[in-house]
Amino acid sequence: MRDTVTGLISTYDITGRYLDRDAIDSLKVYFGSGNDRVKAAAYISANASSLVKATGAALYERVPELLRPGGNSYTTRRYAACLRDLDYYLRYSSYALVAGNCDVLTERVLNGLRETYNSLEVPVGPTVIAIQIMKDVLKEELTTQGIDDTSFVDVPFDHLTRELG
Ligand code: CYC
Repeated sequence: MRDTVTGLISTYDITGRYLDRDAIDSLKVYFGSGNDRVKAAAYISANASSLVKATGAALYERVPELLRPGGNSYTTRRYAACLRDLDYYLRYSSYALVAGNCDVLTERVLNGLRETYNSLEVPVGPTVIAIQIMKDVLKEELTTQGIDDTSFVDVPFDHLTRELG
């Protein structure tokens, strides 16, 4: 698991270099958005269940067949598994937001996930849609919390959808 700072340090240390202008620029961007990253993580922690619920509601409105017999969210067991997965995506994304690095997602969430989904016939397309919805719901909420530039929020969610899709 890495963050922006440890990632940069290990890259430069391997080649025995001082931090150059590129490194300093990335550090400035990271620390410049630091306060907003912490605010975003605090917002997620305090509102996780409503963010997950809103995401689920929008997903099932958009792909209602998931809830019908034969759909992958049919029966409360699968419905609950889906909401739990959404909660995993949200929680790990909040870690990645604070770290400014997506390694935690690769290591803890994505590793073997596609194979698991394939073997259980969990459809990847609607999962990707759900993650995009979650990103949009969260960004909307963070804007109302006074975070003007929410572009840093895209990174972990886009990483999940890119790697899963
Ligand atoms: C199942 N989701 C699973 C399973 C795993 C994960 C391992 C199989 C074991 C189980 O049922 O608990 C995912 N586990 C994770 C992740 C982590 C982990 C990400 C990292 C921390 O430890 N079905 C839908 C929707 C979608 C969905 C499109 C939600 C967006 O219709 C999810 N995942 C879903 C469902 C199951 C599942 C329904 C149960 C499938 C089954 O047993 O038939």
